[in-house]
Amino acid sequence: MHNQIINTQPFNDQKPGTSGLRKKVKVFQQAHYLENFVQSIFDTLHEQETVPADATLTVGGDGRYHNRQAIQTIIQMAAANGFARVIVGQAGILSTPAASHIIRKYKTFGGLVLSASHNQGGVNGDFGIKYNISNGGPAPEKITDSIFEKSRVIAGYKIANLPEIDVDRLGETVFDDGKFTVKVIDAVLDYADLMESLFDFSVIKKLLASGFKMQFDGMHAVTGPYAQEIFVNRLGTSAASLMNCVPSEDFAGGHPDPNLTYAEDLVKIMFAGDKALDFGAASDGDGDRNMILGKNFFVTPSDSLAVLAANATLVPAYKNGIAGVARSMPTSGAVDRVAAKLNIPCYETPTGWKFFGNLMDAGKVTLCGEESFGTSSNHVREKDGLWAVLFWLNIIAVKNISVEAILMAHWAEFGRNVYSRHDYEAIPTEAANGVIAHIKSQFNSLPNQVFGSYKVKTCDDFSYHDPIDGSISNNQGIRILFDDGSRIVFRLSGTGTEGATLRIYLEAFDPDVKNHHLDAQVALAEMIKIALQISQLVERTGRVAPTVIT
Ligand code: VG1
Ligand code: CO
Repeated sequence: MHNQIINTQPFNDQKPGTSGLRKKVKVFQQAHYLENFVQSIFDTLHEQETVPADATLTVGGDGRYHNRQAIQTIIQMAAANGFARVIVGQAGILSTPAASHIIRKYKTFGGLVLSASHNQGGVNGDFGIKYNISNGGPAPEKITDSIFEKSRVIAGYKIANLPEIDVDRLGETVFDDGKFTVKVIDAVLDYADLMESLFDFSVIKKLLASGFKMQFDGMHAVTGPYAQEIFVNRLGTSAASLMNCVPSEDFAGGHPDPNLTYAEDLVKIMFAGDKALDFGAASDGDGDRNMILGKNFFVTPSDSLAVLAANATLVPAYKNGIAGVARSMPTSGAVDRVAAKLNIPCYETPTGWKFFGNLMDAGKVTLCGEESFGTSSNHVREKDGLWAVLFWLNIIAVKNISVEAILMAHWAEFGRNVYSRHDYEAIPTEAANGVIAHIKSQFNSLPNQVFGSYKVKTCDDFSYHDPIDGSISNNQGIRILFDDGSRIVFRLSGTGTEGATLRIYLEAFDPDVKNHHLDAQVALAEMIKIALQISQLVERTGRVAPTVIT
């Protein structure tokens, strides 16, 4: 094994976003692009921490196009940068929650997760990479900020001249008398064992054998093999209850985002009137998101988090109760109401899973979630799609009522936080920045203004003070809060790779059971108009309708 230093020039666009660095595959294919970023990560680690001589790095990705090449490069760079060992998922694949679990279970120093999650894949699609720390969670801003700084001044990277590793074959390859080892593992069993330790598989098995019909959509992405092992091999469903469960490098040309727009095959099955099945679920490109559907019924992710929190004690892992909950700022306040009733703390963090890690490590929260189809608990430090699906099945199996009935009972008890998110994707960056600037310019005049039946109470740009490490994160999204507890949030996405994506989050609280059957778009119609009026979005971007409504 011979280490080399290769000279390089910095790129100026390697700033990690909400979840690592995401760019077009073509950008990542430029000479030295991936290498510069990976070296900036390793340099940051050596500067901020003591990397022990026996340090292990976990490596795996969602299997998208460019994953295999990137993994070979990363292994060679890990060898030259002081790692003694690399654990890599078979075929280079690890779902994001499985990667988090592997880092924790095998106590590895950290991990590189190769994913652009729900973004499209393929040669013209997106690629991504992020670093996770030893707790299994995404690196905090202290690390991602430093990675960016280093990437701007990098002059060289270290790489070893290793032969290509056969990542399809399980087992170990040892170099230089054990100085460096690569171990290829099958993480599916590790992950399935973890799930089996959390949930009551026997009660779920009974439910699935009782004529209860479910459908899981893997969206041609990473969760297929995990779903096969859990639902078919361990829980005894028929293979027909899985769809799109063979992972493909370009997600069969699809958009692996489990929402009502992109999971359209599943949505058709679940909204087929009398013919609809009892339960439907889907997960995204890297397996950390989930969509939950009942018979002709959609559960918003914000409500899903609230329902899981309210029913947590029905699940073996949480039978003694949960310590606290956390949600990202744009996520609805539905879970806040559950926390209040349970008399446990509820934390509000910025968008992105990296902000939950400190709270979970400190034992302050057990469950957390985001409106963007992400929910999880302290069993890992990432959001976890299949975990959420199993949690729902466990609750349904114990309660023995439909998804819709669970929601109706929940809203009757806690009231309903009617909620929707409108995304305007790939708008010119200048126009998007103009919209944000225009809203901010009204910060002084908006309070006390009346819009139809709503009166503005306050508005601000959300800042988070991490209660554990004291760090401060500013500019995390604009909030317009109304007198009656309703709110509109505007935020620019940090995961897109084309122009800017503007997200509008709308929320209104309705305690009245008579309205609980209403479609969210109908119930929120007035607020949607107000959001467009305040933002001048149509005038400034020319867009007359959102790209995606969830
Ligand atoms: C989006 C979601 C955010 C999520 C992030 C990563 O970020 O809104 O809640 O944590 O994606 O999820 P943004 O900045 O585009 O709004 V994933 O499944 O892409 O890792
Ligand atoms: Co994802």
